[in-house]
Amino acid sequence: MSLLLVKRFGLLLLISLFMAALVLAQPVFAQDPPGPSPDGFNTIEDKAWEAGTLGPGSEAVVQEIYVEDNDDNDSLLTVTSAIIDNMGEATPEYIAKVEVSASTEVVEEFDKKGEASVDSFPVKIDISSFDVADNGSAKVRIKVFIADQVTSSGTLQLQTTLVHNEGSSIGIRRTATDGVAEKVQKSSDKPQIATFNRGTWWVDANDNGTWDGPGRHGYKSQRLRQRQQPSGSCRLR
Ligand SMILES: [Ca+2]
Ligand SMILES: [Ca+2]
Ligand SMILES: [Ca+2]
Repeated sequence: MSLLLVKRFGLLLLISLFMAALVLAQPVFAQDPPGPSPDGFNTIEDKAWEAGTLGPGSEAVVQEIYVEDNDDNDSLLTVTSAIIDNMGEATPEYIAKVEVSASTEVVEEFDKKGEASVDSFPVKIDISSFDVADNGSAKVRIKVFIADQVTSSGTLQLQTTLVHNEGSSIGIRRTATDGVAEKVQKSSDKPQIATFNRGTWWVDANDNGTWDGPGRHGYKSQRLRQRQQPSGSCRLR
């Protein structure tokens, strides 16, 4: 056998081995890909809740989140805490309290699960009695209570992390960011449209910051000076 033939035979052998390896490898590639991780809520979705503008002393739900379990195990899920951060620029001093409530397929009414006062963001809220059945779902609502005095406006866009267990998996975290931010309005933004003094009603007819009273030619400016007090009331100059 010539050297050329030996080389050709060797090359053919190599190609055959490579093809055989490819064929043998096929069953591995053909296997089903691994499914999604069964750990925790398999779906978490922010519902873009829109509460509009929040004035001093008001309270409102600002975020709703939908969570769902969907996997092959049959484990119960238990939410143990919520960690709430603010992506907006409203400072924590103007948020008095944050409250978490939830409804499930078992208990459809929203039920309070925990609350915390806000000293800084993020704020951690311990959650109690919040179980979601295997392959069940729940809605979670975050309500904020605005402080009575707000001296600078800002936006509130919550980012909520639900810390939960599923079977033997502990401390799983899923996060949802509020799709629609809310505005926190400062106290002096609240317009006062009229005040009663000297037996008559006064209004700021020309919007110049002073109360106008009735005169011979209709309402006249500069009769009563508006002075904002901390409570929002007015008094005579
Ligand atoms: Ca799961
Ligand atoms: Ca919102
Ligand atoms: Ca499951």
